[in-house]
Amino acid sequence: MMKETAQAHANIALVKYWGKRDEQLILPTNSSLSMTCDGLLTKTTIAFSKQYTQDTLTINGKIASQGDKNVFGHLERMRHLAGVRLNAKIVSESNFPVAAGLASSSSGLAALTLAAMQALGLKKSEKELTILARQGSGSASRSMCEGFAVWHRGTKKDGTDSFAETIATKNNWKEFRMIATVVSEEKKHIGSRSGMAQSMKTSPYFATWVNAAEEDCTRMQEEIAKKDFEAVGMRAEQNALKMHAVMISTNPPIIYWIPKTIAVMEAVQELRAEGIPAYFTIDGGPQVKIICLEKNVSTISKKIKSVEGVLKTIVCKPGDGASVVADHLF
Ligand code: 2P0
Repeated sequence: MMKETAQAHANIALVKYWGKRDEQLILPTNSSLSMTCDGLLTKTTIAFSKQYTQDTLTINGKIASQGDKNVFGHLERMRHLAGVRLNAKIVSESNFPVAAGLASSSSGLAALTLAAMQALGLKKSEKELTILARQGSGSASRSMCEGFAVWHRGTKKDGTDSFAETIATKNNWKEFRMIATVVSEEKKHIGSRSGMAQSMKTSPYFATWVNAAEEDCTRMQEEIAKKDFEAVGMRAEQNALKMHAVMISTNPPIIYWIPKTIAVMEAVQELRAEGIPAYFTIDGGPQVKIICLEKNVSTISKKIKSVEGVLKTIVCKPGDGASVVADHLF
């Protein structure tokens, strides 16, 4: 039996991806920059066998529908590359809530890409794997990479220059932390894929967003190279707010925030007023991620846990890229 397991960590973007120039190949309108988070792990085992009469996918113990086009379409793409026609059994487990704005598709599709390519016997470089993972889910390209990664938007029509790469390893900035603050474990009501397509069509701010995000991505690479924490934190917070301005100005509006989201945002701003460098970022869901340094984690955690409605905080360091592992899930 062709069976392999891979793991990957979710990444949280410091400069966001919101908009596609090609929906089929998943090519973005702007480059993005992220931190791969060691605390948010997905592990996936895949087996191909003639014993299986259909493809199956189990995520955190629940059987997923055959309608999960992201996963099954991506599986078909890889099977086609290998010239294999066997059905697959896929079992995936994450140690955090999925589809709730904690970037589960980034780690999920990255782990699946690596496990499947390994099981199919197709050897690829990391750059090629980021290009392949990108076609499963854009943000998955960044989860292939260790530490801080840039996903280049590229300009080619075929997408061969739209890949992700590490710009700083986890050891380059060991003190950097991201505190994922969970305020709701419900699935998000609008997916990123349809949301970003709608923003492109209807938000009057979309073109401004694309230019601003590209500029943020270039500047932040310089700030990360200098380890200028306050510049990185401030730019990340501003970039997230620019993306949410585009989301909110979409028709119909895409509002991921709930009152508890705003309560955590306010707590972060209070911390900053007290002289503690802490910044927030928010993705396609209500959770708030707090960008800070190791030395301030306990003060920040204490304050955030006292905010009513905070269910859980997960402290993340810059993590490893995707890897093949030996312990299978079935
Ligand atoms: C990001 N998001 O940069 C942004 C911020 C959501 C908000 O990447 O359509 O699940 O599969 O390419 O990768 C979510 O987008 O979307 C995302 P597809 P994906 O992290």
